[in-house]
Amino acid sequence: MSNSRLCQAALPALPAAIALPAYDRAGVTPGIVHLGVGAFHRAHQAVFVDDCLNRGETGWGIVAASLRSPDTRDAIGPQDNLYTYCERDGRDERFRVIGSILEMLVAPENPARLVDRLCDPQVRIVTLTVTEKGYLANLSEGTLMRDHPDIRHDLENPEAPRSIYGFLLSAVRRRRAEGSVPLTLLSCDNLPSNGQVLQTLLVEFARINDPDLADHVARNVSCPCVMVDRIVPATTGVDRLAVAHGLGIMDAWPVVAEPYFRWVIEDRFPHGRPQLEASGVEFVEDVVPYEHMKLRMLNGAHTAIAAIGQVAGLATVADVYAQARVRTFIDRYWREVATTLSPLVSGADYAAGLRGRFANPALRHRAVQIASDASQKVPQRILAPLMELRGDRRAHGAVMMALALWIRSCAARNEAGEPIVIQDPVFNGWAAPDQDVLPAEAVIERFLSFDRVFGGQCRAEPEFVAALTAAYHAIRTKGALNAIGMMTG
Ligand code: CS2
Repeated sequence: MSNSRLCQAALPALPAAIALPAYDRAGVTPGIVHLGVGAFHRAHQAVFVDDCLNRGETGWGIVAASLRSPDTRDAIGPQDNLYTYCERDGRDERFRVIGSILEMLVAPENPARLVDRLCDPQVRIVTLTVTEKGYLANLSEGTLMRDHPDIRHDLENPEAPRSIYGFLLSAVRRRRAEGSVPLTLLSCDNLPSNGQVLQTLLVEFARINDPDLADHVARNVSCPCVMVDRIVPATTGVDRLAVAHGLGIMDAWPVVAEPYFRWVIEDRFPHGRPQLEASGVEFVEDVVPYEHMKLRMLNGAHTAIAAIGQVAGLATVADVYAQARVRTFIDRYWREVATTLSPLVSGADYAAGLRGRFANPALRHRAVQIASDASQKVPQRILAPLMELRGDRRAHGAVMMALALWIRSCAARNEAGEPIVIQDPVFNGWAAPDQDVLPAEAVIERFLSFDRVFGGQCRAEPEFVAALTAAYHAIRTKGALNAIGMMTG
């Protein structure tokens, strides 16, 4: 392995097994701006756009912006924005160099440049992966956090935005004035009805200072809903070494993912889109059945598994899922949740695939990563199906247990007495780190009073409170694995 670094000039000397961009990158023009350039974007949307470029659709290059940290730009900028996509199924690994990102921006360094790129008349689509908390929303109500400092800042400083709303609205305003076609906005985050949520919140933001522009967004800015599915753990130092070994040169920030993917999109692109269907991307009229299936089955189980890992001191999804009691519990969880899904999708088939995906030992998907920002995830992943199941008087013991597991995972220490790392800024201050000195009833009461997560509804239902308290009490007295084992056994 040499010390040299991945870059355009290094491509011809890479081993023949490494797949490379088959197109002339200099001839590609930008058609997409992406906001939130994390590992997920680079292992999902950017790969399928790279396929389109390989097929000769040269008008869809990506300008990728980070809204916060310069880390990704600092890593792949010096590599001519090239990086390695590494696919692992547990037996083999395959490497491919992705060339679809033409330019990397760090929004806080130069907000005006990002607005300029968004206003490029060649650009027609903005994709977003800014995570749940990037929407600055009260998700249970679908309203903007109007008191959030970034929202307040963007209302007062429209020329130097910070939030997605500030950037998008500046671009919408200028594009309208310049006579460019309106952008199509594609939220690729794990939120139910993500496109609709984005449009509603953008309209709410616009309406505060510019009702006319708010009407323009509501009428002319298409925001298709999207379901995205691919497991992409954070890249580790060991991954970097494996990639360097495969390439023979260094890549400062490769991405690692499973082979499985799904991308289902509502086909509402009035101003054009790349022909992603040639890569297996599905275009449908209504994405809701697919997003419910994915959010409730995969993401709900992920959040439960992450909580078990945090509480029982098991590091990765595969470590937790290797426990027979967990597999039985998660099967029960899937059976319960599958009854809430549309007949257009098969929860049982999807669960069958998930069993293999969660067991993939090569991914090392860490519980602490999935547990981060859990207060922003639990409402759509666990609470929504739970409330539906209760309303319909259908079995929901495993889903209730998952909620109790999350609550236990917000304590200061795990079952071995080691500190639990909680990365959940919205929830800090509410979480009860001192759970072990409080009676179970008091812990549950404290959690249920957090309306941003629970919406005020649950604490008004004595049966709900009693069932949650019992599940939580079982975890605290018996331990997480025993509590779930006794449920199923
Ligand atoms: C995970 C997701 O971190 C998390 O919350 O549940 O990132 C999950 O891996 C993806 O949604 C899979 O598509």
